[in-house]
Amino acid sequence: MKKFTCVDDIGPWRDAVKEALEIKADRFAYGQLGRNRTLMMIFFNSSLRTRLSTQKAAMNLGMNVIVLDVNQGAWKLETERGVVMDGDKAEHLLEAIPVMGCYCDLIGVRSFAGLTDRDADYEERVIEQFIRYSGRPVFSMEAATRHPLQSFADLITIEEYKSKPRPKVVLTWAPHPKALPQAVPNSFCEWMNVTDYDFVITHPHGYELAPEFVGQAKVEYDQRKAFEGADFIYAKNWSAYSGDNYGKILSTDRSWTVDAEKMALTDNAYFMHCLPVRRGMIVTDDVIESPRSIVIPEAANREISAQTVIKRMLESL
Ligand code: AN0
Ligand code: CP
Repeated sequence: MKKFTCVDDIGPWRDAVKEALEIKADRFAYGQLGRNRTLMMIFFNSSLRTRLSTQKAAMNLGMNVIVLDVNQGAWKLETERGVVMDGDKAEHLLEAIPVMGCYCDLIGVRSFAGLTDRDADYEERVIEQFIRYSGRPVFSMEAATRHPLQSFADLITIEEYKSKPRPKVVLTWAPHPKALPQAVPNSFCEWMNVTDYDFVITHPHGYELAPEFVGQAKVEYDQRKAFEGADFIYAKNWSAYSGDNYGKILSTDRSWTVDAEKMALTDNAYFMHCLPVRRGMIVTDDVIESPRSIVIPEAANREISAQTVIKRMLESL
């Protein structure tokens, strides 16, 4: 595997989940594979889970790990070509990327959407430049439009917890005080759409996701109707995608918060969220603390999805 940015890069999803569950059963079985190999993790944005789980996954494979927080201690990076660099940015990404590539064997990148220029975000300019200019295999640790390590962990989690072959999985928008990217819901849709699950998306009018991510999924604007008979509720906030509203907050309507009364409409569904989550906005305390909340095992599977991807990349070096 030379890159991992979207669902297509993982190949047949059942094989990927099988491999992930084998790794989970014996996570130190390939402890020599990454010997004398170095992973560089580059963060343009904050992280708790991705940072820790990806580093742990690489260590399970015997790798050395270098972590760079671009905004803390590195030179400020210019990302656009053709600008006169007379401002506060001391270095261009076009030098920084190949230099970083010199010091490692694999690169993980986190670079969120800016949420101002939709075309720039959806062209994935930052991670695409890493793929082009680093000379190394590159994986996404959440880019502008997708968060594939999260979605892969979500898929593994659903496969572990499902009690019917084709569970009903519902992605629900929920309110949040800050504008968030569409990366997590886009990616979740993309991964759910390759399965044979009954997949439903629910959100207020105006929060339609990009058609290429929605695909054949059912969109139901009535959240309660969407929840009926669900086996998994996957909550997430995102900002608007459509037209002039790109990156904007159109609603903070707390009638969309996932609470116990709404969960009662489901078929005793499990509650999922990628975390970090704002209690009282996205979900109530009682739902996230309930025995049907699987947010912690879901986060634990981030180590497994990362290890599966890094293992495949090491195998193809
Ligand atoms: C980020 C997002 O919504 O994309 C990261 C989630 C994994 N969330 C926040 O910034 C709160
Ligand atoms: N879910 C997730 O990616 O969390 P972090 O932003 O903390 O890495």
